[in-house]
Amino acid sequence: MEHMDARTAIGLGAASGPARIAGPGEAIGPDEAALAGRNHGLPLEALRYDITPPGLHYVLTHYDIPPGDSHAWRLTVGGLVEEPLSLDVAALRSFPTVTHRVTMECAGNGRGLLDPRPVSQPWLDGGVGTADWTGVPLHILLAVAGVRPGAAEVVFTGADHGVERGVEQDYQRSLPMAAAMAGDPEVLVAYAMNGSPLPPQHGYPLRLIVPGWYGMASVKWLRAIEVSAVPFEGYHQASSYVFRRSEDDPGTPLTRIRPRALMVPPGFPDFMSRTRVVRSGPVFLTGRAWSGHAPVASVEISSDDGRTWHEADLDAPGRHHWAWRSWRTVWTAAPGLHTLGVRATDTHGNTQPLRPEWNTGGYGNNAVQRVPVVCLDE
Ligand SMILES: Nc1nc2c(c(=O)[nH]1)N[C@H]1C(S)=C(S)[C@@H](COP(=O)(O)O)O[C@H]1N2
Ligand SMILES: [Mo]
Repeated sequence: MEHMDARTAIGLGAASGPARIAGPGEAIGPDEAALAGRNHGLPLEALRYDITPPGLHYVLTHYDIPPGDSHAWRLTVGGLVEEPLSLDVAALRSFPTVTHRVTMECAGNGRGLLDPRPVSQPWLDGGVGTADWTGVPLHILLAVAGVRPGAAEVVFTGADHGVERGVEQDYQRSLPMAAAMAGDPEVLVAYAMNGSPLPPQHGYPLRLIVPGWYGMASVKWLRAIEVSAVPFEGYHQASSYVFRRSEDDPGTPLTRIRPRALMVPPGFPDFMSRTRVVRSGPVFLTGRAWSGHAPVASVEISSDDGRTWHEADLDAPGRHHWAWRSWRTVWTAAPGLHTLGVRATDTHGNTQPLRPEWNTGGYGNNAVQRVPVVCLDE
């Protein structure tokens, strides 16, 4: 291939807009299957654990998992600061540390259920997980470096690198100063997940954790923190992760996680369709509910595809504001075919729609989960 054609093959230099939209009835192709294999979801039966066991937490990595040598790793804090820092992992761990239990969800969770489907990681509903993250509060590092007047944002850079929609780039995101300094609970530079060093796929040796925000804000393989006087306009900030109803909609950046409830699929599955099979009589239903806006206020269950609802029992709020809570109820199953649904509402009145809000990137689809169940008569 001649030089110009080679660049064109990956669209390099011809920055393009939002994701391609699949044609009517277009099946998932090898490109999406490759992404889905690399970026796995939470098997929904793992909703039963308070903390998602290692390997069952969802993973979303845009490019490659970079090599991470915790001895050679440096995290720099620079830009608009009095005293730039360059910390190795041991130096970072010498600061005061905290542990926060946080439910993280990919902003694209539910994308694969949209019709038509934006072509990208085709999540159904498993792009979520909960972990105990241990690290140094970001505001401590910023205080040590000394933020200078005029600071507007903090930009975070990961060590991974790739091409996306024609732009060669590092994975980078920013937070407004107020969000970066927030203290309830704090944004963390984390070095441990569930009490062990971060696994490679979750950011080893260091990552950001932004409680309550969709996952894209929690930059993995964190190597640089830069205080900036101007808003960051990088690809993952300004082009991607923006909720747009059409290509010419300026859109709204994705920030906090919309409310969602999911159930541990009841009974047992049919291998291919995943339809659930239960026997008639009382069926115990349980699952988790979360929102990044405000605590969950209620969880409701429907067994008639969203026509009628009744309230489930919800765990008392714990001390972890941004971690999922468990809920439970009993459903009396009668022989036949049913569609179960579950929806969460938070104390700000945010709730889940029955049908998704379509948008070009396939973000924030928190439509009610639909669980087809066959009830056998014996
Ligand atoms: N450096 C880097 N950080 C990243 C990403 C990435 O591709 N590179 N993906 C982001 C996205 S879109 C999500 S949803 C979360 C996923 O975190 P997890 O894989 O630990 O679940 O990481 C975020 N941080
Ligand atoms: Mo994501």
